[in-house]
Amino acid sequence: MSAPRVLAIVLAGGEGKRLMPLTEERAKPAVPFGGIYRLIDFALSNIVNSGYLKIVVLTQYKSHSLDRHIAKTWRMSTLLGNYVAPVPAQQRVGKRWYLGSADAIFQSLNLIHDERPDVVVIVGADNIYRMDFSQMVDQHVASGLPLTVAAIRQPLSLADQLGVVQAHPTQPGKIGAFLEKPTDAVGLADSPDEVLASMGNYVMDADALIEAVTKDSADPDSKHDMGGSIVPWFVDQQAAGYYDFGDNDVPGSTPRDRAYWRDVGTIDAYYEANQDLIAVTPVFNLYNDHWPLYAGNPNLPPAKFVYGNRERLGHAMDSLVSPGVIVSGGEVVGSIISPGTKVNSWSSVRDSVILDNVDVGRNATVSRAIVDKNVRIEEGAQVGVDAERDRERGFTVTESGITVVPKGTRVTR
Ligand code: ADQ
Repeated sequence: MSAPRVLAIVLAGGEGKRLMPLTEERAKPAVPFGGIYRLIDFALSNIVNSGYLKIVVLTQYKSHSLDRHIAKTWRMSTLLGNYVAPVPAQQRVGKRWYLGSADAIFQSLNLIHDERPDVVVIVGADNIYRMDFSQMVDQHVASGLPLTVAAIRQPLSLADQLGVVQAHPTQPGKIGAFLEKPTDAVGLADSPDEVLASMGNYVMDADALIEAVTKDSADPDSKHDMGGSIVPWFVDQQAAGYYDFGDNDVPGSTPRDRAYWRDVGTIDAYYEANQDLIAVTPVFNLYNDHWPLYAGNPNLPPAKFVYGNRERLGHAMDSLVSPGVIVSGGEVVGSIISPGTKVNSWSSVRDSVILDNVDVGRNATVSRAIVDKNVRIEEGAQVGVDAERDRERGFTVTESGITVVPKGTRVTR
């Protein structure tokens, strides 16, 4: 069996409402993560490392910073016909934006006709994980089924935010039923607190995909998205298989971080996935050079830690500190600090995610907070210390007590 021709489509048009205010001014896939990455870098790194180098990224909402990031970071040599191409909503079939992810593919069918792939790998842009898609493609081709859905066990409590896969009762590897975001999901027989969830990644025969999204476009009652319409249609009308992500074996994975996957749909999930990077033996290991995770090179000098006015040595513990950061007489603990941020004397940043070019003033305190780009925290100001005060100032405070300071805010005492 010769290797199939593969086109990868990254769905990057989601609005990410539940990640507000981080998605106030940027598309969800462009949200910074882990110091130097954007969410979309994980999907793109996985596709490229899987050996698939023809990639289109379907963008839509607030796509400016996403387009710029893709153009800067993911530009490939066209010599070999490889590309990562952002494709904005083209309105080829009418003057409207995409109605959902299936409509995005329908409106971009010309890309599939141009490339003539055998198989299309369709990948969401907002999840943190490491995955070798070629293993899923191999299973897909061997199964002879038109659609394969990547699946992972997730807590039952998250079922209403995910697509739930029910294995076929008698045919191994086949999906018996698929429910998009059910509110009444039942746990697995061998693990009642878990469901088998769709990861939002699909492998499809190109002709089956073309047929399905074309049919879907003509259905006025459809939600026009992959999970809500296309997958259930295949399960009911044709056949679909699932690929167990637990079987995925990425080079260099540790037993601890193998098959790690997080949907960072909410602020709390985003915060926790960032924290997952910090532990001594993290559940998600960024340092696996067998499966590199690519990020933009900010061309900044190394991070530096200095005495501020010879009073106190700036230091960081249990933290990830990016290039261009200066910790001058302040302390950083349990945090992720993005490029260009400055932490000044006697200030304290704890259990927080600080994005680019933030200035933490002298004697300021930041605790259990996400601080967006270009925020200036003035001398002695506090963030994440008094939830009421933070809310009064217009900051988001989640139920679990994470404060989010929006981009460009000036935080006063
Ligand atoms: P959701 O992420 O809630 O669930 P959706 O909002 O359709 O589904 O987003 C899926 C992907 O498509 C995201 O990467 C998003 O950015 C992108 N997208 C959304 N609308 C788009 C549009 N109009 N144009 C282009 N791209 C668009 C999905 C599945 C579930 C599964 C979870 C896993 O539907 O079954 O469990 O992903 O995270």
